Amino acid sequence: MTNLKTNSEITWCPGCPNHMILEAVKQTITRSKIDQKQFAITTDIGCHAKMFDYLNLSGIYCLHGRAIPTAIGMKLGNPNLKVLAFAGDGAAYAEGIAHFIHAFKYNADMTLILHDNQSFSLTTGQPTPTSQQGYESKASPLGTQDKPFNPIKLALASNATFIARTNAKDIPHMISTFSKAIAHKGFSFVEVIQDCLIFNLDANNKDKLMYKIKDNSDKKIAEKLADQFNYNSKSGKIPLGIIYKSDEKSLAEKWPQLKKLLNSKTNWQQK
Ligand SMILES: Cc1ncc(C[n+]2csc(CCOP(=O)(O)OP(=O)(O)O)c2C)c(N)n1
Ligand code: SF4
Repeated sequence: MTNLKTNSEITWCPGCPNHMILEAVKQTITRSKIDQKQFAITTDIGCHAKMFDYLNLSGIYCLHGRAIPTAIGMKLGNPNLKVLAFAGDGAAYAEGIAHFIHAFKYNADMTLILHDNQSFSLTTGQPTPTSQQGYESKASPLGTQDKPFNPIKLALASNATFIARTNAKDIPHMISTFSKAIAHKGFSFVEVIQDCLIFNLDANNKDKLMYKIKDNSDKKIAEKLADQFNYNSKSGKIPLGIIYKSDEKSLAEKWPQLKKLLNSKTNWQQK
């Protein structure tokens, strides 16, 4: 029986949408009917990274910016594992940006769940690459001068095989999106729009702009969908769902050594 609960005290702020992401991940894993021992996780550093303490799954709590390469390392060791990496927008789009880009190229069969609150929240709200222009914080008292960048467009330009976006306030939509991401053969990137209730409040409550799309496999349509939200404004539209999906060889399918491991049993399975 799946038992994902741990005894760790949950220290997120009351009402933080991270609570809902945790619930959606638990329900996704339970509904998948995959043995929980088949899963392994990595988390980055930040509020989102506390997922590590609250999920009864094997894994590695990584250095800031390193949840993705560590997860790819797990896939090299055992390509049969269902690996989930959890990262924040600060972690993956700033410290770990090189890993984010290259992960699409390797196409390891794993899922990145990216909690985007447009802020480095654990360290009290410094601006990240997706913070809106003009964001005033203790670290940017005159307001951020730079425009945010668009990670969905970057993922498309990096040959991503699965890009999705969901909303941390919508548990059923998260479960359906995470389930499709886990089922995808390759690197699946799911951006979760996650309000932070303490820092960068201006970026919150974008729900009115959100709408749900049908799963899309057309690159030109994906580019248009990516352009609809620039992380900067409260206008425009925010598409939720599978923005792009294509079938390419995964990392393990590309390398004979890994291919061989794909069908072999791991040590704990043989016991
Ligand atoms: C290399 C490195 N740089 C900076 C830090 C300090 N640090 C720890 S958590 C954090 C903020 C994390 O922000 P984000 O990844 O967006 O996650 P959130 O807290 O918003 O969930 C920072 C800057 C660190 N631990 N290591
Ligand atoms: S600071 Fe923000 S992201 Fe962190 S737990 Fe509190 S509400 Fe959540």
